[in-house]
Amino acid sequence: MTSDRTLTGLLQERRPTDGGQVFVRTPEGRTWSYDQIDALAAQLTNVVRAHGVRTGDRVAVQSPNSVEWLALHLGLLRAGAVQLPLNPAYTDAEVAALLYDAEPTLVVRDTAREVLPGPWAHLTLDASGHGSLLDEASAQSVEADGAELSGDSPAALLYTSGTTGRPKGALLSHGNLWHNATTLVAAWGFGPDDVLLHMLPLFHTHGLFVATHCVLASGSSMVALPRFDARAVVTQLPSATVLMAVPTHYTRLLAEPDFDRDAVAGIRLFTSGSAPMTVGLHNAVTARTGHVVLERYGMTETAMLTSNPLQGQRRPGTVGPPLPGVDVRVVDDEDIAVALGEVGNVQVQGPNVFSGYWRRPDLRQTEFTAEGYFRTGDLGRFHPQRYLELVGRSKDLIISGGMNVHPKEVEEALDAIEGVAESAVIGLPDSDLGEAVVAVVVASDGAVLDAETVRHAVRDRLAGFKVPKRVYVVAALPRNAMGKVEKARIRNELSRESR
Ligand code: MLC
Ligand code: AMP
Repeated sequence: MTSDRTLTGLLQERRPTDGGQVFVRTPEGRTWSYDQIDALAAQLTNVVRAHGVRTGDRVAVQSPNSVEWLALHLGLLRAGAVQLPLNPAYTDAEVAALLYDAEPTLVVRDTAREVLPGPWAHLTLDASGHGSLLDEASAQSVEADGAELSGDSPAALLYTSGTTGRPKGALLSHGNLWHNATTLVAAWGFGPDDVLLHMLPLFHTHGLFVATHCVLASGSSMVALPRFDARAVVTQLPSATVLMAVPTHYTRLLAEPDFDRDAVAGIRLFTSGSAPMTVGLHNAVTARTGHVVLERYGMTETAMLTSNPLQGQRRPGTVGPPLPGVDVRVVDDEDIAVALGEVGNVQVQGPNVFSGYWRRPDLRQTEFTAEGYFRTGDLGRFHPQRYLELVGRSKDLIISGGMNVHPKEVEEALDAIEGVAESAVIGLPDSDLGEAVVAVVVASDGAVLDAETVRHAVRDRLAGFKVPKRVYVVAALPRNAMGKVEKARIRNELSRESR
């Protein structure tokens, strides 16, 4: 990795020559130019430095989407800090566990949230851009020197729960994000005239490193919605050229009668990712809008890996060929490449791939091969021209509306409820969310359980999107001769029941 491949360097280089150009507009018509956002970012760099943040220190941010959050993102990059974005849906207990692992110097949370006790400084930022962070920024200079950084400098720490239920932090470097941003801008043809309609959560790879960085690294603009709302998206579509979404967003847009050819007349590109998009959904969007959605594939640990082409054939049911510079292979359980068309484990390598999990060198041995390929946990096969089809996952993961839910984490929360002896959590097909979290629980001796009480109890422990949509109380979990719970059998039985 060459030392000049920093995200901060890239964004500086790609900044529009006219600093008065609009960077972001809200649906209410408020705008911030590149100059304005940079000035606020510099003030925020100065605030976080005043709170002791130095190059390489972690800063956790748990705040709803806002323009100020975007400025904070830039301010933290300039300070050389490692950002730890957190889903606002996380409970205090979920956040505390991550903070103790990440040991941030500063925690920025919504004004309404409690101050979590710990050795970190605490500032506030809410959805309307208010809080102590902004109060302090207004007293700061609009100039701030950038930290000395290289491509290897860490830029972000994103937690993904492991198969053990214990979260692990994927550490992404400036070089990883440099590669991702430059590759996507080129592959998807981003230019200064583009206007991205942004409605994705900023705490994920998709909203931050794909959507936001494509705008910043092409000197274009965005219309920023605070959250996804199908009506608001349809209203704003005529002023946009690109929409990035997860499949659930498209399902919900199709329920809007005005999501039609007129509404999308100015759109040049629809993308989808983070979860599988069925061929049926692809076709429904094409029938309604005349556009073939460009589906791509990525992960928190790797940023974007493959993409259907901007020019050339987009094949629904595939995630396209590997992006330039990204090495994707499909192998058997001995890590030997399988023949074209055969299903195997998807492994990846490249300048976009993270170097490892935060303070978990042990995982380097298990999650990477001896040659340095990262094991994605996805199963796939290559079609001619190296179009990749994802056929399933070897990892026990549910993707609900583009949000990852690790069954083990939900099972641990269920098992901790009084009266629950054991549980099994699975994903079942869902017309809105793609997959829905479903739990099967067994009552302890003498305990009486009902589904609603269980859902209610688990809600105090877990973010809402992880709470099972349905809970079944059963006499016993099916097990095989080895005593292992047979999730496939539960899945089959419940799928049959719901048909
Ligand atoms: C919200 N809820 C969900 C949910 N999101 N339940 C299951 N799955 C989800 N994804 C629940 C809430 O807990 C709440 O429950 C109820 O739905 C209403 O909450 P909401 O906040 O109003 O929900 P809504 O706005 O409808 O959110 C749905 C959604 C959102 C699909 C718009 O989940 C979303 O923006 N998803 C995109 C996620 C994303 O960007 N993923 C990228 C990951 S990066 P109750 O019971 O309290 O009513 C990645 C790499 C890559 O994967 O390749 O991109
Ligand atoms: P995350 O850990 O949230 O980054 O989720 C990454 C996972 O999302 C990948 O390992 C895939 O399982 C899944 N994913 C991302 N994009 C797609 C896609 N286009 N089709 C199917 N699965 C996808």
